[in-house]
Amino acid sequence: MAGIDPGLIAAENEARAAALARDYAALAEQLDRRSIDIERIKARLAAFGVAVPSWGVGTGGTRFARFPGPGEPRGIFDKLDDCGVIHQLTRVTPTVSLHIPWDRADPAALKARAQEVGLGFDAMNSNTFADAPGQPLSYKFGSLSHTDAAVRAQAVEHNLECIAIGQAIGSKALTVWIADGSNFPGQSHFTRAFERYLDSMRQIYGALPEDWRLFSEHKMYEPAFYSTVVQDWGTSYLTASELGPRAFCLVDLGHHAPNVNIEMIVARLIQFGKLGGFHFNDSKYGDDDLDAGSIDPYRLFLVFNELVDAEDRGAPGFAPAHMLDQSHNVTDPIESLMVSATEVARAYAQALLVDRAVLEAAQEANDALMATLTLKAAFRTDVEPILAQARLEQGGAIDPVAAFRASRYRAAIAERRPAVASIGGGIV
Ligand SMILES: [Mn+2]
Repeated sequence: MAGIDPGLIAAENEARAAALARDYAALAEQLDRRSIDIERIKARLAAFGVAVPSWGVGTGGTRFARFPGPGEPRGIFDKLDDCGVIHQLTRVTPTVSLHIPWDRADPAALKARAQEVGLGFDAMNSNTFADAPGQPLSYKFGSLSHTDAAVRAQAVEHNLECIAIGQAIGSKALTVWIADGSNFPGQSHFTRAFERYLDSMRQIYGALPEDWRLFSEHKMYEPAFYSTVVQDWGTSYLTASELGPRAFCLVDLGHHAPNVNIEMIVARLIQFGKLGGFHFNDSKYGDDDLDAGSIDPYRLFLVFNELVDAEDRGAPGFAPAHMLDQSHNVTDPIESLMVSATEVARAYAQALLVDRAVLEAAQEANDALMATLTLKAAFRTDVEPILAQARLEQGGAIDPVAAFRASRYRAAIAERRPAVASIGGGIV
């Protein structure tokens, strides 16, 4: 049987239930003094979800090396099993985001296995940044913006296949990230390359089902180190605007220049109805793809502060998709994804605690100190008891990592899954 024995989760929770009850009551009392109803926060948290990327459950790597761990998933069905465990213990990752061609399989079988492990499917991800085995034309010099129309047509066709697979399994969105760009000044004509990209994207957008959304993901650099065709949120916004009302911008937290004010970009995209969703991760230097909230949890909170602000005032068309997009090089990927999903939910819970009336009054009065203290008061609050109580009530684990380790799931799958040389591990 896939997954973790519910009896083990119950026993693990039993050992922690009394302490949690006391912590939850203490937090409820503290929030009550701040006129915040803890049950209301918990209810909003229970409705929150973040998708797990199928590629995240395998060990990632750098361009130097990859150091796989025991029990690496051998394919998409093993990945779905691992993603199911993440949701079983955290109850905050109800969907998985697939990557084609790595996860190509019979749609009916995909749906059946996902259902078995309690998961649905989030946005589909196309891949035209690597050559798939047997592919007639190479993406070495680009895909959707390639100078050769035949390469562009092949890349468009691949995206249409992703939509078709997604339709068969109940996905409602396609995320497009291209690696197209140049490594030398003069190598590529900026304007013509972007025109070709837009033309290809129009063909993909034209094939988008009525109830689907198209996300364009920007990235400043890498693998192209001089120029990238979709390099920043401005170009992503232009793309979404050119394409039409079902095209949106996807913000990967690692895809900006260092120290860029990402929460402000988020606010701008919300204001103009073009925020499609997120790839959550954290970074210290570049596109490090570290675990969400591991380096700068305050920044993650400030992003969610904008999201809750938009949610509370009912910003038109506001429905961002939440996904993790990380590379786990030195940790157990399942543990990292559980912790990261929890960190994203934590930032949401903290942002829900912001006293927006006080914040707005401080802003109107130009009281900079009170404004920033209002945010800090929410960020400083230890919301772990709300997160743990929400998990407990939904059948998850009070302490997901402890329960996972106690289950010995990793050791069990290591026996069942012989080591393989390589799986698709690219991270975008
Ligand atoms: Mn990404």
